[in-house]
Amino acid sequence: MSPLTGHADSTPSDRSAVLHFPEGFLWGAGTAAYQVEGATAEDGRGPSIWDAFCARPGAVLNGHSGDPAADHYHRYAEDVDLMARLGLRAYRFSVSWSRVQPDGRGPLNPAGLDFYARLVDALLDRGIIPALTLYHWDLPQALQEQGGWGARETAARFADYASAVACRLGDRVPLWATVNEPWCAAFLGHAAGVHAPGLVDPALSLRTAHHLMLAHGLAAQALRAAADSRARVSVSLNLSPVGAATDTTADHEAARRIDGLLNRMFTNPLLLGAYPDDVQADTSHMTDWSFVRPGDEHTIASPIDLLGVNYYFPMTVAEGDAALGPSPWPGAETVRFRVPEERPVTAMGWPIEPAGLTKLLRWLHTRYPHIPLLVSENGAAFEDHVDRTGQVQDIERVCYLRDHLAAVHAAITAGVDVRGYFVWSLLDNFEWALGYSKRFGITYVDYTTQRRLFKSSARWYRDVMAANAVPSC
Ligand code: IFM
Repeated sequence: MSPLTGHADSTPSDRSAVLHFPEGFLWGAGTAAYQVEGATAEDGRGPSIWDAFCARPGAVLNGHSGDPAADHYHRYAEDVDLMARLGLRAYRFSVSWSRVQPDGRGPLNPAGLDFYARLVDALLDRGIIPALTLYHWDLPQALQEQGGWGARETAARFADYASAVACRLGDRVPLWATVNEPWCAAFLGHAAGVHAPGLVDPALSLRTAHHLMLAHGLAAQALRAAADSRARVSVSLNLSPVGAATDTTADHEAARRIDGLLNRMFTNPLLLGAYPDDVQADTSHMTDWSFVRPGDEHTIASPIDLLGVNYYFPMTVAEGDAALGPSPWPGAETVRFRVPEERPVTAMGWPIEPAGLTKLLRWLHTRYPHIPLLVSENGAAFEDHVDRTGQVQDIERVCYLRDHLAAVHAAITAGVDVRGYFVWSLLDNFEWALGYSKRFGITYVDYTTQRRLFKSSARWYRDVMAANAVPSC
């Protein structure tokens, strides 16, 4: 059984110690194109599946959409100033595919590429490392109309797009990620139907997951060919330790299935060159996996330099008796997710469990010892508000970040090669199906005026980055 399927042990760090990070540790913060840019119909950008999904009545809370989000498309220079004031070493952002190639194939949109070139140059001028993600869920709608990620062809189109972006920016961007969180794109989008493109088809979701992974492998090869030889290539996965709610065989079996679909289904082909047998067996009643063609797993395992780890919470699962509706877990639809009663939760209802991050990093290191890790997302939504003194005193977020950084530190101390940490998120932004109702930023965004305001967590994080250390508290 995977050591990830067990209870996450609570090991709160000694808060009286200053935690020093290795020299050169990469401190950053992230955003994603559709969540912050706005300007969805400007300068030749084509529609993406998220524009189409947001237009569907009832799909997104309050009918919100990615317009205007944080208006980053127009305010990027101001935002780079904010980053410089924070002392950010790196900024993780994503490129909107339909902004640079409106139909997802064929002609490029020079104005779209110019935007990212301006952003990259502004970052470099301020000494901030651009960390570019090629795909954070916003497939060009034109490709969706030709089968989307269910079509194998889309993976080839993605490699062309990767090549085009690398031809323009490959001399200046040192850190690349191909795909962000393929689990979400595949299963929330094609099995549960709660993310774009809003489909409920479990068999399709598995094919989609494979095509996203194939797209990653092809894009990794395209980046090697087109970008500077010093460019580092990665992919970001949302991963979690999965524990059984009780010691019953049924709950342990549920944990194995969820661990397979969430973690090993992505890490195994990437780092071991093969999909896990148990995941294929668990889903064999819905697909024969013939979408995996000879050579595909080899392509997916194309060498990468870093694995991006997006961690928010561990999962505790129990077997149930029937599916409760569309599920993002093909072949494990009856599994129930529990939040242990004593655990505090974020505004998303996600349990706060920093020890889960240490556990996850250690598991990755044990199972795939040669790949350096980067925490490419970690953070939390809380009910932030501007108080009477004009401040956002998000002490819960400060504690969340402190404890999760301590968890990263514990993993490093245990010998895990973790190269950096990116807070999610630099700015409050569009939280997908939850619209603007959840704030993950360390910078508050007033969506009426677009005014930015550092929260207490931003000032705390600035001091951490400056000291390369987490202070005692
Ligand atoms: O906002 C998202 C991000 O786009 C992907 N990872 C999780 C974040 C919080 O839900």
